[in-house]
Amino acid sequence: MPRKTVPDIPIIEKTFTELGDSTPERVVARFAEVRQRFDQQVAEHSARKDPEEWRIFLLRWTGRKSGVLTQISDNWLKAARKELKPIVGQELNKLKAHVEAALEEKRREIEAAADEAAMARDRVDLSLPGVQREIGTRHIIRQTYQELERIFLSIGFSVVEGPEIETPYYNFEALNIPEHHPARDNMDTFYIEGTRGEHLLRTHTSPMQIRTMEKQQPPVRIIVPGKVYRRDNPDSTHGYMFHQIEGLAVDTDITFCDFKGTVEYFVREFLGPKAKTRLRPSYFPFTEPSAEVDATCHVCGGSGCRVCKFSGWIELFGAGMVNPAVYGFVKYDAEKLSGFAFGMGVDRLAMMKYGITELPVLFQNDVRFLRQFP
Ligand code: 2NL
Repeated sequence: MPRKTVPDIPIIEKTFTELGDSTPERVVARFAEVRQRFDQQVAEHSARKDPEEWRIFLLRWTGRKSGVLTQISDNWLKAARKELKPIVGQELNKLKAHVEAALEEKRREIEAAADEAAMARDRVDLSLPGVQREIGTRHIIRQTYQELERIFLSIGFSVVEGPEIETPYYNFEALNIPEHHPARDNMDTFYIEGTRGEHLLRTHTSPMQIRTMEKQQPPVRIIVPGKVYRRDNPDSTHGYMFHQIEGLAVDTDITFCDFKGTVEYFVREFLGPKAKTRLRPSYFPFTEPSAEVDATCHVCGGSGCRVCKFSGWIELFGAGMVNPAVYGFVKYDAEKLSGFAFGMGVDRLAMMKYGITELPVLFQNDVRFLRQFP
């Protein structure tokens, strides 16, 4: 019984008996007719390129239930007389192969066209103006850090960083500050809860210098930037955190002259070639002798003004020759080695250099303040 009709190829609705075809030549000719229709329709589709029509076309030819190939199989092959069956089978296989190959090629063409269209759609037009993003500037503390690092890198120091949570050993003992030493009083501060006093926020970046000396033999020339924490009553010039940069140089032949020369070079680089340096005796448990480094006032040049409280001098940072006791903790030979160290408050240096009178503005991130330091 003939299947549902495919209107444009009426011959496939009939069997060969009904068509009156009884020779192999006639069979071959019938298949040629179908193939010609197919080729013609594929060509028409290539011209139109409508995806929905293409889908219907595919279904009409290869649909399982009532596609042309299925109909031929039913009406021509299954219903063929026994002696015609081999040639019908052969021709049907050839037709199937032809249809499949043509459809595959067409599928590739469609896909490539879709890819090309997508690429054309997504193409970036480099001639369009870019997105203007307002980028900020480096914070004045970061700028100051970079200036300090530039100066020390230029004379052979390397930058080392380390953890903000430390042990009392690295923060105090190894720096010659034993328990109950009065130097702990203004530092002994942020211990981490639940660690039974075994961890605290570092009060200076010196612990990282101890760790470096433990790992590395002299010569050592390092600076250690980072945040440090000390108990303090916050006001317009104090906070519980400040930014520090410490330096350390240790070798077999470092003298007080090297210390003084390095300090003077630094001050001139940081404040300008006219700045003079003065060392005042001081005390730190980890240096001996110790000094406060002053520079001629950058505002009045040393003649005296409100900024330097009419002394002509401004205190910059603390420093000194490394106390030999420290070498004992890192297993350095105190008989053969010597060196100097210093510790600077970066916030203080920035405030002084840029005339900032209030500490809190450094951390409030008010753009009206930040924009003053582009
Ligand atoms: C200050 C003074 C200073 C040091 C820090 C130091 C580190 C080692 C050995 C010896 Cl491992 N000294 N650091 C030395 C002198 C002064 O800091 O007022 N900082 C804010």
